[in-house]
Amino acid sequence: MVSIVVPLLAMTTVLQSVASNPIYNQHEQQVQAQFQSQKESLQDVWGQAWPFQGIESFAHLPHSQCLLNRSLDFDIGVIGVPFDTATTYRPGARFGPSGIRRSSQRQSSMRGFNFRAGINPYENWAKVVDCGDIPVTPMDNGLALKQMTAAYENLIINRPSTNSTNHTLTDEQSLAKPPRFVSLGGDHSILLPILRTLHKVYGEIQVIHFDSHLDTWSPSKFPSFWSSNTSDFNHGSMIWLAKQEGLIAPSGNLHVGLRTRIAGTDWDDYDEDDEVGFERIHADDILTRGGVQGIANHILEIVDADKPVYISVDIDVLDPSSAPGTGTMECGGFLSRELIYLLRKLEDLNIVGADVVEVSPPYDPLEITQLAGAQVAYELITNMVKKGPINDKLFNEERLASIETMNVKDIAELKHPNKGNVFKKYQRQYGRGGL
Ligand SMILES: [Mn+2]
Repeated sequence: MVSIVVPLLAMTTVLQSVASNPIYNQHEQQVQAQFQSQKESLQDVWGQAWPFQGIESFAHLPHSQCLLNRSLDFDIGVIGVPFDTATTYRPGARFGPSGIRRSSQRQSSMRGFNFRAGINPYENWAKVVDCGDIPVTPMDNGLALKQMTAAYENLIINRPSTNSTNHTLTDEQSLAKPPRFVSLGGDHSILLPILRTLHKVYGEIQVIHFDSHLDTWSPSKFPSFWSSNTSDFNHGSMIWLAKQEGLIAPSGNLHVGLRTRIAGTDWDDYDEDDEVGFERIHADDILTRGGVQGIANHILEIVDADKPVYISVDIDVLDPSSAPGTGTMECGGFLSRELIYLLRKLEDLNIVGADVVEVSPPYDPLEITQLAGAQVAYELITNMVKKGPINDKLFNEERLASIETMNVKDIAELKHPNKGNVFKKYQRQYGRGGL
């Protein structure tokens, strides 16, 4: 008992002596004044947080479910696509968006100046927001493709960016200057619904594809007697499918960082890749073509800087030492430093959309891969902001005005006839967590 009482008495004495200390009193008065002052807003008092605090939106950006919030306008949206059931080896990229968001927490508008680019992309002309995730099913890839296509249409088409207020078109025509998205995958198959939507807005798209793999394989290349239309859609064939759908430009496309083994005993995979219309830069080219700057120069020779470009970054373009958390690792890839350097060199291109995909946190408890993913997203956003608002010449206004997106009625027809009622019943009873 004595041993407890004595320290308590001692502590009381210490507190009394602190309270009577004039410096302490002065500090306390300052704190009180902060709360009482008319000048200080709640934002001033409580608006700052340390990187490890708060809800984990990407880079602490303002966040909203953009699919639900149609009135929200913005210039660049970060959108999660937690879909990984079109993988051919290790799944897990459905946790990519949440992992990347977590590892983006040391990014913020306050500490966001990109020293390589000379701008802070979060404190510039563009309104950048975190749009949440597309709620895509893990049960049915055919339905998932429809959901993702409908979601991107609803996100991009008929939604003006903030910059449209300066546009010469009337309000009714303010379809112009659609917002741009940096998508967080998800497996690489999400590229197909993205290109479908961008093609409607911009026409044929040049694709710069950072990947250790081709992803231009026709579905017939996969080692199974059994197939269906749904199984044709996977993370190794989506660029081949995009070509069949006429979404990709006839030239100006290239793979960067290739090093996968190819099928059979000859160059058939590469011949097929030629038909899809891609140039190939291998990971080894960094050793023989003038280093990373030589590769950057080569990319810029191939891509037409006046036409729309999409940048797709499969995180497996990095060496497994830089990105172990991915589905199909290949030895001998770039360091993250080299990938960042290459992305920085693409800032003069007309980037109409971008992604970082195949980040699979379950295989990387040290979070190295998702950290690289967050940095890639930051560099892609930086590029879009540094280049400025979308050039009007990149899209045809008549074409834009004629685009019809999937409306709510079309989407409702995708629903199972009985499912809606059952879901609503459970939702009423248990809320969203009921199912
Ligand atoms: Mn890929």
